[in-house]
Amino acid sequence: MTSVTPRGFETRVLRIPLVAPFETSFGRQDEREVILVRAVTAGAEGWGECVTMPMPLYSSEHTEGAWDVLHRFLYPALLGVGPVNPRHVAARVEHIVGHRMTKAAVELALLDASLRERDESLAGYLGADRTHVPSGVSVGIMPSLDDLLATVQDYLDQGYARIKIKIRPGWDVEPTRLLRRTFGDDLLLQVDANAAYTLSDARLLRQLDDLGLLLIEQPLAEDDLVQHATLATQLQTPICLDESIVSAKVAADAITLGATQVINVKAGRVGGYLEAVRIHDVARAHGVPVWCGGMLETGIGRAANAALAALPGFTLPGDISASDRFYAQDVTDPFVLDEGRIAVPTGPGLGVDVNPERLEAVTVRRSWTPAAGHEADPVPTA
Ligand code: NPQ
Ligand code: MG
Repeated sequence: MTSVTPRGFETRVLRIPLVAPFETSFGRQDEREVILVRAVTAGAEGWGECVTMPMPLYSSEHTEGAWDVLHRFLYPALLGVGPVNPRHVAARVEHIVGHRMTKAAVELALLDASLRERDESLAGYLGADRTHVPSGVSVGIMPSLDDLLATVQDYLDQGYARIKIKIRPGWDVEPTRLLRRTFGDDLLLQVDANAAYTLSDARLLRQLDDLGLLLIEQPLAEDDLVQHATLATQLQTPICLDESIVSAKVAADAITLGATQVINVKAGRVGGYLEAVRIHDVARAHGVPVWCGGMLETGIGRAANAALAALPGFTLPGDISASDRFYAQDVTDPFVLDEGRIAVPTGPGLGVDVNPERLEAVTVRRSWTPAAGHEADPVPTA
């Protein structure tokens, strides 16, 4: 990996409307607020996406916190310190506790810049061995069972390879059973609770056991590793941890404990794409299947997810949907379904380009942080 010398970082908060509200056990979103980071180096520029939400509901991070950590702690650790190898970004910011999504965004921006300088694709660099990845779709909690059926039918008509529905107490066994009865035993179906249950719900969760689910995602709280291991002994359906898996170390612990039989890999949640590959490696060594999760990414994060999901251990369809599942207008050209699959970008770095007009149209806040000694550099406007 070639080192790069960042001249500065541009930070943007974007707000992009969703095509439909997305409801989970922790709340309902009508738009995606997200941060993009642009690293400007001598020979290129690179993009990274910070997948935090405006409120700390999915995890402890949120937009304003990420903005603060980027400007006061991460950029100063990486600017004016000479060439930076993207592989060493994590170590350079290790003294900052947590803030993994924020760190992941900066690491990806520098990785993208470095790979573009070398004319190498992110997919190739990470170890992808496929040109396309099967595309699954995450279906929010719906106002009614009829809405759920119509929505799932529409996604199946579009060709999605796998359906995941969000569940919470009061919206769990009935909608899941209805989908199984309506669409038959061949439907690849799984559920995601986003930590909405406790171990005392084991009897209720056991009612999902005869519905042939691929997995149940994050039934219990983020720090409930031992309880997940206990629950696993009471369920036939494989447990797949999402929120709980914040590092390769925790992934190894969770596998050893028997807390997780499948792993949802999200680069933001674990501090970057390089740590995500390490989770893939540790899971693969244990024979644990992984799949790529999603955080309603723009085309930037979606491109990186497609690259990651093309690694050989990603044996289950991920939450990498077509861009139009969430957005009428993205900041890159949209990702589209090709027979239920997404094509892995092959160009240098992320292999996608940001459309400056569309970016400007959805930007609500912007800053430019130059390297020390480069304050007089012209401020890039792109
Ligand atoms: C999950 N994502 O797997 C998440 C969580 C999630 C695609 O199901 C705005 C921004 C709303 C990010 C809702 C999917 C969100 C979000 C849910 C992420 O648990
Ligand atoms: Mg999840």
